[in-house]
Amino acid sequence: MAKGSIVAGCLAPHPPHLVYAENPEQNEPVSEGGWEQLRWGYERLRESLKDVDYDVIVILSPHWQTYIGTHFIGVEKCVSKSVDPVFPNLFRFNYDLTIDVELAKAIHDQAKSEGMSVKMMENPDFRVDYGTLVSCHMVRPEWDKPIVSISSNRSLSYYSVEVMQEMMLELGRSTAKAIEESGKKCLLIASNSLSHRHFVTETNPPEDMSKEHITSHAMHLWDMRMIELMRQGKSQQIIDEMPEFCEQAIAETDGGALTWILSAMGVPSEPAILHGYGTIIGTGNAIMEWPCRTWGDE
Ligand code: 2X7
Ligand code: FE2
Repeated sequence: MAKGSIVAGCLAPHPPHLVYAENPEQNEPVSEGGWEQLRWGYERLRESLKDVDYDVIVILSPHWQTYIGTHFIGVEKCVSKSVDPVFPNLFRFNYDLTIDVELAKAIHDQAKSEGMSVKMMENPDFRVDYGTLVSCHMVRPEWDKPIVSISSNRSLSYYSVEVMQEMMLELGRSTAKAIEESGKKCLLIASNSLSHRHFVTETNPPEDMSKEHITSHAMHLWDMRMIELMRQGKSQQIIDEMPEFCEQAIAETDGGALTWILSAMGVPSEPAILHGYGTIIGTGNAIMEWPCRTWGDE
């Protein structure tokens, strides 16, 4: 069997506003658009992946929060409605998706053998979190690929960014090893915003773009710094600066997704492609792609 591989890693933020603005048939609320800069960025990412052959999407979302270990959905069919608890006016999404339980279990088993606390989530009534749904929908709206859904262990809440990162670095290595042994071609998604300080009131209508901007200059500077590091292939520096970034920008990287994906890709020194940047209710969001399929073996 040929070795499995990561065809690309993506940073793919998940504010529900993006799905709301797209007006897909699965979502109940109807909008007049909005957040076009980011939605055009997702268009460019989809275009870049259009001819890429892959079997499965592997995604880690900060909105599936687990406090004892990292969990993996272990139920093959997930069909239900997801309502965003903070934005029920924007996101009431009917989903019907397939989980690659075999690959999920393989990553679980590999991480367990490395001493991590892990669990297969086997509740058939489990509601898939909106972060996973929004990022998957924006990257691949056809919903024709199975996914592996990984929870965000909130080790930062109990311990520190440093502990969170140690765990995500191991989870990334375990993910890469399990993928290689599976023989599958995988697209990896880190589902998170960058700076995450948001406004506490909503405009009317929510898609009024005359009110949309970053919450502060400091948040802007942090977002630009992180994007530049990604574009320059400085993954190790991102990991090194993560404690300050999480603390000062209240960054959603606190859920571990970005560290996990960087580790799974081998902490790359190859540059990431910026497909788009924009703010959503004041938070900073970048759509990035690491095109691993083009890097070769040497
Ligand atoms: O989950 C989110 C987010 N990360 C950023 C902005 C707005 C809503 O939801
Ligand atoms: Fe979020």
